[in-house]
Amino acid sequence: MSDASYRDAIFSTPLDRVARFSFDEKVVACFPDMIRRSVPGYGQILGMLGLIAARHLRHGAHVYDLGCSLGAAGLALAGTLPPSAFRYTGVDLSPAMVTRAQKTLAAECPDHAMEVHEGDIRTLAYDPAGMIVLNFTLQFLAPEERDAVIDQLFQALEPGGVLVLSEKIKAADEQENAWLVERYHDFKRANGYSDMEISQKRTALENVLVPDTLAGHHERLTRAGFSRAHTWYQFLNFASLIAFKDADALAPQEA
Ligand code: GEK
Repeated sequence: MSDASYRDAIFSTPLDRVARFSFDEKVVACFPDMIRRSVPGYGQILGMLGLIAARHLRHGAHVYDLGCSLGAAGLALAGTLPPSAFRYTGVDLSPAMVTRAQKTLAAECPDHAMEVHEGDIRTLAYDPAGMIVLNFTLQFLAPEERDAVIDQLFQALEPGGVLVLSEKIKAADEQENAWLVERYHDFKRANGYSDMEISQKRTALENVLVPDTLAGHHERLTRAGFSRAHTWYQFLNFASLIAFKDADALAPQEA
C-alpha cells in the first residue's frame, strides 16, 4: 500500500493550542485523503481540467500548475491528453510536496514532459503559458498579495490562454454564508470527520485561508485584464472559474 493512502487524522486528538495549518510532512502523507474528504467537488474539478485543456490549449503549449501539491492536476491532464499535447510545470512552496509530486509524476506518466519545482508563486519568474491552473492555492496568499499574482499570471498567459481558478469562497450575504458553512461542516461530518476535527481544523486555518467572494474574484480578474470569466463550477462554498485572455491581446513578451 502506498503512503498516499494514509487517512487524515491530524486533528483527531485534542490539542491544547491548535497550531497554524502548514503543508508539512504530516500533511503530505495524508494529503490525497484530506483533500478528497475536505473539498467538495475536488475530483470533479480535476476531471474537467483535461476536457478544458482539450478545448482551449494550443497543441504543445506550456501549462503551469501553481500550488501543485502532489501534482494531481498534472496527473489529470496526462490522463486525458497525449504527451505531445502539453508541457507541464508544477510549482509548490512545500519541499515535502515537491519531492512526492516529482516521484509520482515520473512513475505515473513517464512519457509526458512533467516538471515540478519548489517555488513561491508570488515571486516566480513566469515563462509564457497557454494554461495556468490555480487549484485551491490563491486562498492561502494574504488577501493584499492576490492582485499582484493574478496580474502576473495574466501577463504570462499567451493570447488565447486560459486561467482555471478554484477556490473556497464566502457569500457576501451573512445568512447565506452561514448556511453554506454549516452544510459544508455536514459534508465533512458525512465524510467521517468528527466535530472536534472540524472545529480544530477551522481554528488552524483561521487567518491562513481567507476566502474572497465570487464577485471579488471576478472583479480581480477583470482588473488584471481578462476579457471574460465564467464560474463554471460551484458546490457549497467551493467554486471554480475560468478566465480567458483575448486572442488579440498583446503577447507576453510585447506587453
Ligand atoms: C491540487 N492544487 O491537488 N507558492 C507556491 N505554493 C504555495 C504557496 C505559494 N506562495 N502558498 C501555498 N502553496 C492542489 C491543491 S493545496 C490546497 C492545492 C489545500 C501551496 C501549498 O504548499 C499547498 O501544497 C497548496 O498551495 C495548496 O489540485 O490544501 O486546500
